[in-house]
Amino acid sequence: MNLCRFKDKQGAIRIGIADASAVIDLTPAGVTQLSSILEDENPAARLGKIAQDKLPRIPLADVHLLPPIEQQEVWAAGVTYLRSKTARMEESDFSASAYDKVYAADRPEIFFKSIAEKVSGPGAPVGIRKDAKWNVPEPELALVLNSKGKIVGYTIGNDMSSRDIEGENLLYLPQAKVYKQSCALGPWITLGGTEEEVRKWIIRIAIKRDGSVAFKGETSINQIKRSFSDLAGYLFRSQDFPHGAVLLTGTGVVPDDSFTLRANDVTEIQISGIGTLSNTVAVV
Ligand code: DO4
Ligand code: MG
Repeated sequence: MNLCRFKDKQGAIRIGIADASAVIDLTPAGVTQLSSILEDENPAARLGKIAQDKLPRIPLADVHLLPPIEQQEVWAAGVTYLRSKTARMEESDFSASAYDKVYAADRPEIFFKSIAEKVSGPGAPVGIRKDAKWNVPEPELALVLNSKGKIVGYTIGNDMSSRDIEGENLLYLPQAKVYKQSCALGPWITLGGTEEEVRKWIIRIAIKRDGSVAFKGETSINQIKRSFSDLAGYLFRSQDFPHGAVLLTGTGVVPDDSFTLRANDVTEIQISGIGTLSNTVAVV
């Protein structure tokens, strides 16, 4: 079941259940916040019960999907796939051993990515920095965690990154990763799903340029080296998240070193169990 935030034709922000063709508006059932579902003991069961009521069904074409996040902080894990480790060791002699070590270490790399209000939703622009020369999208499975640290759902994340800035010096990582429109989430939160089920999903990216595909790639979620509970457990160590949190789980698809994004490219990230997140690239 897919939980979404959307704007209706009058511009009101609402919560809904999305399927391939429509959104069921949950406002008449008293659901006005994602958090009221995500904090429930059993979000999917609660929604299942609500969905039996007679609720308005709005065609998907008539709604504007918003990022499926309210007040949660967005964090990201890195170097969780072998492909990510290799790519980063190639991009930087200077920092190669750090990537090598963190891939093997017990403690994962976890970094702060975004506050909720800065996240781009479906169809919104994603940014490439104007002071960077080598920019890529990072297609990632995102864990949606409630305030107790429980994984209650999944969404698609794009951890936009400037590889030249990151490669120059590891201490520049926050500038390579955190800037205007550097994080996209959506199109909705797919509730439930055990880790075993989710590990069967495939993540794909296609980057469209002038009507053609400039890059495409895919990997299996099962290539993530660490368990979801391990990643979530580290995030919640010595931290409180009263509104819950979203944790990107790292990228396993990295374009060749000759590839960099350009303005107006369209990034289409698909995760087989969730849907597709599309964004257009803008220079920021
Ligand atoms: O340390 C670099 C960032 C790694 C990352 O974002 C990833 O592997 O997805
Ligand atoms: Mg990443």
